[in-house]
Amino acid sequence: MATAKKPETKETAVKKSAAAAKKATAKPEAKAAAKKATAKPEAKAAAKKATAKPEAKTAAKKTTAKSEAKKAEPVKKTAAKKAEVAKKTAAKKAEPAKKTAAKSTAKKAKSSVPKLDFDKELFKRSVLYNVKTLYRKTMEEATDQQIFQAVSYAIKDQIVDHWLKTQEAYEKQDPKTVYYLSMEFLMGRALGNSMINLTAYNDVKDALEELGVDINVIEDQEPDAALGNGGLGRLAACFLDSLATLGYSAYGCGIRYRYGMFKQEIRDGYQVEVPDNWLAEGNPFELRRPEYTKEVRFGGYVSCRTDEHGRNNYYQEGYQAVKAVPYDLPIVGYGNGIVNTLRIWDAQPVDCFRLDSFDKGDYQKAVEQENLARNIVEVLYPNDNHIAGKELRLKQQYFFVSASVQEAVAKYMRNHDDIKKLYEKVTFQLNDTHPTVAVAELMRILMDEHYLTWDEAWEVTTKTCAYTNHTIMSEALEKWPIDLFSRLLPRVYQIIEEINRRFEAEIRSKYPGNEEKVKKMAILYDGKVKMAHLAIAAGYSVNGVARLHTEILKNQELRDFYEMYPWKFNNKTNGITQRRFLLHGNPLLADWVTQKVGDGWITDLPKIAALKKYAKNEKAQEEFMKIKYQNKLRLAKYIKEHNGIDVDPNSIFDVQVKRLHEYKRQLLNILHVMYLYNQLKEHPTMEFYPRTFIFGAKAAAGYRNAKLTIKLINSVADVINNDKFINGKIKVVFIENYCVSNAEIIFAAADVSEQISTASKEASGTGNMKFMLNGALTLGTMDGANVEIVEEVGKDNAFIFGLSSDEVINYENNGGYNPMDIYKSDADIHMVLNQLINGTYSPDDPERFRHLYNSLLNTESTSRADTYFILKDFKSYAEAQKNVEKAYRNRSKWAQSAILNVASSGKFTSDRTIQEYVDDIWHLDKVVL
Ligand code: NBG
Repeated sequence: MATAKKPETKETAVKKSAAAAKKATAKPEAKAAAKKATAKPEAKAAAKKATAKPEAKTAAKKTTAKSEAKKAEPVKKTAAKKAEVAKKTAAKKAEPAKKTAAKSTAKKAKSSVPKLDFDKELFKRSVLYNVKTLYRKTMEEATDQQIFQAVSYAIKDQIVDHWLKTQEAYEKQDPKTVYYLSMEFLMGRALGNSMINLTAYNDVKDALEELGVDINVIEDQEPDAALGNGGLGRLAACFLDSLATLGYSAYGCGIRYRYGMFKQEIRDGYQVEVPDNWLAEGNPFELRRPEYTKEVRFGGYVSCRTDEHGRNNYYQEGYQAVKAVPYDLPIVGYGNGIVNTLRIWDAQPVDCFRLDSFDKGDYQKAVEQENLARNIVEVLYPNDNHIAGKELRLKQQYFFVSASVQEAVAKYMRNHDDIKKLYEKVTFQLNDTHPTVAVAELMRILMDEHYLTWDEAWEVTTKTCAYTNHTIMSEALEKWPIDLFSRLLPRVYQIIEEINRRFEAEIRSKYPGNEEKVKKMAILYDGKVKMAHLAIAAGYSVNGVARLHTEILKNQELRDFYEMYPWKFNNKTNGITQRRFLLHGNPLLADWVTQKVGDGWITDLPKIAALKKYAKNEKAQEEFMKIKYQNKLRLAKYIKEHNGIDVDPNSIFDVQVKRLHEYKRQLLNILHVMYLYNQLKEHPTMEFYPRTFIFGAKAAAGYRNAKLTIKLINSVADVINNDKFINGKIKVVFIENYCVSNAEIIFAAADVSEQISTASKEASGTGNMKFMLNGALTLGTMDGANVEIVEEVGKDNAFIFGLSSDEVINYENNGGYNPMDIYKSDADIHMVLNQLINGTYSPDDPERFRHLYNSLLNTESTSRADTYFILKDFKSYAEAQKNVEKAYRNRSKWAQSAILNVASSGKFTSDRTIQEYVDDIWHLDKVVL
């Protein structure tokens, strides 16, 4: 428990501050060296001596004396600061659910997970020193943000030592490396996660407490690294965590967007997008690596020259270039000392912009190059499962892919001499089609820069690249107009033309006379470059992300490709890291699990199955429910602070948090809330268990129906939350700015996990797994990974409803569903839909929700009314919701199911997923330190 600063502690801290200040030299360059030196025993002794030195004491006294000079400005701040810390600490005490529990987890005598050394005193000195040298301040004067920076640099110091050792081990052992190429890495905050994985969370917490600082306040200073939209980007982040924890050599390769995912503000019920300037205060964890700068070329033309050996060599000329400068972020493995790297590329102009030396033509070119560099990494496209098709997006893709592939090849060639064996040491995983241009870029590098023949280059490429498909949504499948593509990437396009020519020949030889097949499967067709086809033709592996999804790929979406290359297809059901989503996000539950079954689950989640024997134990059930209650209090407090809404922690917390998309059917959820409200108004005395419906979702800025759904949710919330008549039985809350950091709080507090996508549309879902791990019961369709969740936990411990994927696909292919029939025949649905257009929730503008109404009943706005079968599934959803209520009334039974959910979540760790990628696709070598 955090405590306010005690006078003795403070004095010690001040002394140490002086000592550290004394010891370390004043020069910034010397800082790191000085701190490293302190790690050695001799240096530690020296540091102690320094503390005892008279000058240091004087310095300390001076500070103390200054503090006592009550009129001085800093003192006021000190007092204010102390009061603030005390206040925050008191508040924390009153609201006990925050991150306290991991403590006993770590202190357990019989721990089966490793613990790294952590020098608490060194860390404290390092923090004080950083506050001083970075800000010329004392702890008392520093702001929370400044202390966050100081703490982060101190943690980074510790990480860097492990980072160096890991690199050394990699150099020596020369393991095969996976390069995970991804437009998105939704990392969230780094500090908390790094402390957890350094197994130092509690040491740091104690150290900070001794410095008078509350660790939670400090963690809250860090902006999320929101370099991703949703599940796809978060999956990449979980994978990096698992790769490091399992001891595999891996690079995440992406873009250092200057603006990450927009911040969402809700104004008057509408989403407003606010730029996310996440680098405004600087990023203490990143390391700029200008020595690995690469040049990336756009545009121009290709010329061919024959060399003295009679070989045709191709050159891109008249191009524009940008410099790709990498920034490295450390990815700390759990307790094993491994630190991998997330390498994100920044863009810079090739030539410094020198006015004097340019004639008019060059001036123009210089400005263009400067602009290209500035624009290219400016912003993450805020689309999920949808492709914008913008030229800049293609530039982004080629930019980071080219730089990453160039560096991977260069790194390989630093220690090997045979480029033809690249695939023995390097593999590229293409995270969706976004980085597929890697295939052609690798061909280009192998042929144009390493002089391999086509066949040699093709053999290397097809043994090096593998592709993951993350969606069957057609609007997300990337197809680039050929004119745009060939203008921007002339040489790469030439190579793709040749790949296509050979691929078509292969299809023709396999299916003679079947020109339909050729058309359907070609990479270049109808003026488009089809990236998925390119990825499959050139990749050695194609995987889906849940069993059902992979089956749909094989039998529907990619059937022709599966027929041609059955051996390439495989399934890798997604997973999540339990270290962020339980150990860090839900310390109370983490601690409880550890008390019951030991801490092996932290690195071996299936061990959590041992909890099953407690599911029927009444005492355990009560303990579980109390923890859930504490977590609900924590979320209630967050909601009060952020939304100003009071919610009842005794009500059922029914949660749907994920990107806003029609296929995810937030609309079904809110229509059902409207229906329940109608019921309550009509039958005021009916049995009803109080329920809090919690939503959190960002909508792509240009996605009209998604944004309108947010407005609808907020409008319904306004009406229902303020209706005294229903006595608070229903509350509706839309949590602003859903992101990784508040997600951790939300999952921990959920009773019900809404996973209600139209069957067949959600490739996997990963939120479903995070809820399960935190003991929420799934209310969902048989879609994505829900299928496997239910398989693990049993149908009795989930609420399943709705059409099956086969039924959906059947309606889609053969018709036979008319939502108007349901509208006409079902009075409840009729009423709810009419309320969309009669002003019940928009008295100032009854037409406001007309588009939503139309999307369900008219073909005006979509090709087929109710594309996502909302009305079709409505009754069965309402029925399942009734069952939820019934089940919740039996507290003991509910607790049993919730515990069984936690206990059955073992399969859904990303450690398992990564091990499967390693065994079946990447074949990496395990590294030991
Ligand atoms: C998303 C799917 C999710 C899936 C994640 C991670 C895209 C293109 N796809 O269902 O919609 O869980 O990928 O695989 O963002």
